[in-house]
Amino acid sequence: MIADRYFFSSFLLMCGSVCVSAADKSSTPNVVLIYADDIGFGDLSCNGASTVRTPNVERLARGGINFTNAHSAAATSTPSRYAMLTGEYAWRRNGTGIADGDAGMIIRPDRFTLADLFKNAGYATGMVGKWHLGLGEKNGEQNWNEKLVPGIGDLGFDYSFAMAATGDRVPCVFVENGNVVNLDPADPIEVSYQHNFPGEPTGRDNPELLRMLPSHGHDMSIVNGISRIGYMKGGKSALWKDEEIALTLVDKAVSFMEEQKDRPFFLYLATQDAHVPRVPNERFAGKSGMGPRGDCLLEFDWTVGEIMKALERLGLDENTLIIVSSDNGPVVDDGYQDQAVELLGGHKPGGIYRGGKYSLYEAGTRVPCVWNWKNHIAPGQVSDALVCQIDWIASLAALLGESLPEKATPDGCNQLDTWLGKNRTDRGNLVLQNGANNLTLIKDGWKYIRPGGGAAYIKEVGIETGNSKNPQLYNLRKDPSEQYDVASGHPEILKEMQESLEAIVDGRFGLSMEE
Ligand code: NG6
Ligand code: CA
Repeated sequence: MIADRYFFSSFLLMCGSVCVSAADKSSTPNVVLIYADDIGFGDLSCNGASTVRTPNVERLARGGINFTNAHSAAATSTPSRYAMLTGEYAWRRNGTGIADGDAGMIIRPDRFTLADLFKNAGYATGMVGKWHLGLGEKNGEQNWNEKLVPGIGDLGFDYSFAMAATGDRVPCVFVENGNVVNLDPADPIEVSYQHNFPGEPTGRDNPELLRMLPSHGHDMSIVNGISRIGYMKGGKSALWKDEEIALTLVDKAVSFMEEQKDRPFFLYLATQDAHVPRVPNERFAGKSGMGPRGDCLLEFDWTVGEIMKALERLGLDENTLIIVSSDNGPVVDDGYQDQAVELLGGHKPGGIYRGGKYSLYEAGTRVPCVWNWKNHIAPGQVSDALVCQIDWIASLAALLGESLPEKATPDGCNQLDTWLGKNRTDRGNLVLQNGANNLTLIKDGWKYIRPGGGAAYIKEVGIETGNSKNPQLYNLRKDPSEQYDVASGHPEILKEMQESLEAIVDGRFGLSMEE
């Protein structure tokens, strides 16, 4: 039965084999993956934003290929990153929902990751920025004053400089190669997601200490005048300054590239922009006219520009593949009163697409995605091929001519030619998940949303989730904004989509069922 399912599901996948053919070994570009947080399809000027301009991403898009139907694998961070780094749909695993700041490491060290791919190919590998996939052995049992083991270094990254979770979750410190940066041993860090520490103020009890008020949640420990999710104590000298995060990350990313310039490198630069709390550096504050959220979009674009400049300065711009994308769709009010709603004006963070972060509708996962590689990707391309970040391992393995271990990237497929703009072939099918772990299947231009629990609308964030007790069917080719549920008019397509989705959910694509 399992074998049958495996065969059936693989057949359904129709997206090519993950066994890669040997590529020219001389094609070993540096790869810099710049991964934004909560930046939506419509947030960038390469996708039509006009209130805010993002010229650096625009330059990359013009010089390479801009994907207009590219998806993160999920509509929130942790499962998206999990899928991107492992090539496995996160909904196959428990414990891959939005992680607390004291989550244990979610991807176990024996798993094959995107970083392992590059490491095996002889690359130097670095991770800088938002991690959000847990650190240390077990939830809540880390000692933040010692080296955190296992860590990012156990997943194929030679170097890491990470925010453990998100900007709005404690601990608000950077962790470099497993150790908290600038920690004073006389002022140890304590973290809890269960209880506050005696005598420590919170946003809930001490709003007078806040410089930005929460709109929902975010009322626990106060760091830099901003209350967060979770409680922490101590580590004063190690606390990050929110307005300097982007600068620090750029600095670490550029240093990594400088140090590794004589050998091929893979850099995963995961920005905090434009996640909450949105605290842009003074050089961007007030510059967008849209408040901190717009300013953070400018800061993100500046980050991209700094990386481009550094590559040029190091003489590496000819031989570097730059990828820019985002972990999930946009949200305007994500829990702080930062004027994002009031100053939004006519800006459409999700473009023409319905929903947003947390949603199964298109804006939840249809994210900006640009590939730029001078002399290898023809410039000026726009691709509407259906593609997903979950395929980066298999596709980049093909690029590097690396073969993959048997259990690697169980849900990924090699779409290298599509990513390089040589064709516009859609992924055979794609399963996406939202914040409630409900699923949708996209296939042949149709989108089926499986019935599931949870609110249809999250009023705090103003987003439709796609959750419904009834099956939904949309014709994405005719109706990309998902205005018309045509489930009742197309029972045969609905049935086929339902069967396909269940087959994919049941199949393991090469992973044994025990795992
Ligand atoms: C939610 C947070 C939101 C954000 C999100 C994770 C509240 C009320 N909301 O639970 O602010 O942190 O988690 O975002 O706490 S993500 O982009 O990292 O997935
Ligand atoms: Ca995110």
